[in-house]
Amino acid sequence: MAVGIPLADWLSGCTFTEPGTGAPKGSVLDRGRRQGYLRVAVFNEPPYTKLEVDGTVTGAEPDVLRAVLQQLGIGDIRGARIEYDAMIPALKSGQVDVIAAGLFMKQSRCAEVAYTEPVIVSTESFAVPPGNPQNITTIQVVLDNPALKIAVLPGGFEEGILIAANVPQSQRVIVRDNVSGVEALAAGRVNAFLLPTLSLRGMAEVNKSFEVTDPIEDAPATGSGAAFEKSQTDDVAKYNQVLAEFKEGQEFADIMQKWGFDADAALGVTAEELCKAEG
Ligand code: 6CS
Repeated sequence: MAVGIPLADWLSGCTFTEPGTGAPKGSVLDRGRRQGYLRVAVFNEPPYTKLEVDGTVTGAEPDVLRAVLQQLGIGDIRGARIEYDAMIPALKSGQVDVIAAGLFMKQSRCAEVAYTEPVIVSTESFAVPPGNPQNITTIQVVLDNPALKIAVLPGGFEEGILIAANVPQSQRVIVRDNVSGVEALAAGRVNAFLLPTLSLRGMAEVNKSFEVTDPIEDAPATGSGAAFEKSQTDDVAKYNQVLAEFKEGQEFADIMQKWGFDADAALGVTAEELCKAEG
């Protein structure tokens, strides 16, 4: 039983499920209006997502999700911290109602969920030792030097970048979370940690053991928006209608500026285009 959720809500949401999944049947927006909130998967990786100590969920993606859902009659969102590689299974099993985590669009993910139009288009960088002694600036540099070991999160977009570039498993080191990545770097277990540029820059503000490279030129653009269960196409269309107007307004610009993103980067880019990313 879903602990912490009123039985009536739990039963109302899980009376029937979508074929092949454990996700509650019926409109996710109607479910959100009934229960007054939606359960959202996040990782807690500022500036994309952040879980405050009191449990409040924030960050660029959840803040946009909350604002758009409020215009659709859903008062709030409740965060659930989930690993990136477990987010889609959690959505399909009904553990969460939506993903708003900066789960970057790529072919395999777009085949499994219903993404909204993008909110964020961002970049990837390497965390490297001060002075970047191995001059790790591109994926090609990693390919050209088999001795280089790169830390990545399990099932993350960055692991997919290395796999798509044919970087051998011997050069890919899986770390559980962002702190483990920079710890592996500081301990010399890896030569670099591959993660979104703004996530690394945020960590570098308080951790001086590493530097952050400029955005990696031969890494694909990283675009993300909220992701709903695959069958929720009607609700995603309704969400996109509100989102399109919201992205033109001041509140969206303020949210993006607060978290350090370029509000214009996502304008004119479509989920269809971002879903062409390999992996
Ligand atoms: O989409 C992903 O898998 C990646 N997204 C973010 C925001 N951080 C790392 C993760 O691998």
